[in-house]
Amino acid sequence: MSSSKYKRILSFLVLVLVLSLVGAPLQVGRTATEDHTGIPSTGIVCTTNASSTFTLSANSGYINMTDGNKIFAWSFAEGEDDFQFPGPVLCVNQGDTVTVVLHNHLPQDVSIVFPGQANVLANGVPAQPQFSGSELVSLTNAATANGGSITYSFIAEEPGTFLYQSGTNPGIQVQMGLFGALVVRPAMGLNYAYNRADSQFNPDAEYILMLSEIDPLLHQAIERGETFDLNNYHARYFLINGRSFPDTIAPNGASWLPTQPYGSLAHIYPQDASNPLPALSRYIGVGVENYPFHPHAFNGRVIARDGRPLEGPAGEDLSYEKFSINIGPGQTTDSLFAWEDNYGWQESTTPIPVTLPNQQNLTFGPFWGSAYLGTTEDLPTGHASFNQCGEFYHIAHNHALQQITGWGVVLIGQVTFTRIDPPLPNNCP
Ligand SMILES: [Cu+2]
Repeated sequence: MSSSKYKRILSFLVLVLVLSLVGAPLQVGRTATEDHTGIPSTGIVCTTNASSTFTLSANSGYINMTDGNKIFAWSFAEGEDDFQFPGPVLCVNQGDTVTVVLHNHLPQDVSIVFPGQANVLANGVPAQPQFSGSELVSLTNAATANGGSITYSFIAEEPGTFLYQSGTNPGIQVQMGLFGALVVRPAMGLNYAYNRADSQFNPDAEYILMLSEIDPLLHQAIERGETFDLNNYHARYFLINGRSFPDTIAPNGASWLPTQPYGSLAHIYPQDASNPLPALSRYIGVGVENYPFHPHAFNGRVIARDGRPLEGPAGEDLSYEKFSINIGPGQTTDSLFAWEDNYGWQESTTPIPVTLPNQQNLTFGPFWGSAYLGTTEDLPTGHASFNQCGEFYHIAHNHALQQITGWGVVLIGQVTFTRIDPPLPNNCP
């Protein structure tokens, strides 16, 4: 962002944060409980099991936007669990035979396509596009409306980040929320993104960012049983993992977001000898436009797209650093990132030799600690802080700035944060 835009947007951000936090205290770093007992407060939440057999039910429910709006949506839930948005993150191992049993409770036929997976079977025979006469009605075999079931299976031959989504009336159904992520772990090991030594990452710092959008009038029409003319499509909300900012930085399983279990706050440590491995971000574009995502602090290193590592015919590393990582519709992109304390500024040894500018311009809303990692300072009079232990926060956001809005409200769209804690041992909770 340019600094003038920053100033304008930051003043909104402070307001948005303060307003939203008054009613719902943020509990960054809290271990989430709810019905997701045991899940980490940040990072990827894998749904996994030994047989890689998953039951997904397609049903309807409501999700909350941070402007107070409640949106009717469709989504996949695990088994007959309560509605959740988006669908569960299915994690499997390369070579697994993956089985997905779909139960459809929605009033339209629903199917699932698995882009990037070959030889998908539907009820044991090759999955096929479905026609009514000469008209294509579904990209694959579907579970019939109001109670139908179908079983898909395939061998997860390639490791990587993939999407699964409805293949039936996808212009409506994917928009309504029928999508989720599929992560295939490589044979090389759980802490590699691909079968490449240079794709190793810190398994405690693995993140998924499903970028999607919502046209509330489309959702309202479907809720009322009306048709919706996609020529009138106009997205108003832009979400990360089904949430809008600042809920994006709330913990996984936050109690006030019962149908939106996945946060996207990255929580990392400086990269140094004690923490040599980078974090991994798995981006997935589920909207209809490009989302140029900017991780801030440092460039991301793009290592894969659409579940394929960026490498030449002889395995040459073709990864590249990117300031703003463009995530296209239906695309997945894997990016390694790290935060290095390059200057090691400390108050005692390397004081910043200038008068600090307006302190509120140095940080984001109430996440103010000090100019030095690991140090907290007295706050300007009248200011409160959510900073806990001298950690730093960097914004990470979609650089198409109209997509960091929510129905006109600035900074409730595709915005999240990276939290950098001081190196261990530290006093952080
Ligand atoms: Cu930016």
